Amino acid sequence: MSKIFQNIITSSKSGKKLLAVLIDPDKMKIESVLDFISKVNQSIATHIFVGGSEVDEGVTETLVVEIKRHTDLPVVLFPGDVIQISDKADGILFLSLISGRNPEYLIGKHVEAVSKLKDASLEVIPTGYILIENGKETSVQRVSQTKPISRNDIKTIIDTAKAGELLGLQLIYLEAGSGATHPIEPEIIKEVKQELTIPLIVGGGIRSKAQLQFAYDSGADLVVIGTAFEENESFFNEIKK
Ligand code: 1GP
Repeated sequence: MSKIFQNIITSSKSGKKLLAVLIDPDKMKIESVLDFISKVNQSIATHIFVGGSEVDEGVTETLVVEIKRHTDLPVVLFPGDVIQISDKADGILFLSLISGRNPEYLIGKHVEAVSKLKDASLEVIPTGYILIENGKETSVQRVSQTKPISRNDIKTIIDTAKAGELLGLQLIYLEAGSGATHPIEPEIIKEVKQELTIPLIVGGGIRSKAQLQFAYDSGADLVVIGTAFEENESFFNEIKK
């Protein structure tokens, strides 16, 4: 079954833009889920991503179960580590941090994950994850011990994305980092999108409807927003259905 991926492909081809609300299990209290998810349900969000850089064992699964009680949107794991894998979700972005050169995040964690994934009914979506510097150190950078690609080095960003596609990855995710000062520049999104035949995800530092629209207009098929909702839930009012 590849329902989630097929839906992203179909949307990408028809120009329907997608939005994932990212929930960090480390920051979301179980008792707040109902209220938060009802706002997600009334918004234009099409997906819920769940994941964080540092999350204790079991926390993600408890959160996913609670989220799924209140929504029909697909819940997709965006895990910072193997312990965040839970077969209670619908799918998982199987991330390879291709901007970095740390073998653990290119293949090591993936090997560790297999025993959890092979008996699970999770849809596994191979995703090339590209971290781009935005002026401050991100938690991905700190945890993975990798360097992001300079935002001025557009050629390396494009070539990295294309290499991911040529390796058979199904999605490319351009990441400025959670709470980034600047989202990924429209120029970068545009140039990467032109090179790819697979769908493009963009996230990090998007805090307004205008920035969301810029990302879509530049070629993002799916945008991920987390911090803006964590900091100010009234942002949901700007993106109501
Ligand atoms: C982080 O791309 C996501 O991994 C979303 O970033 O929290 O800045 O929205 P924000």
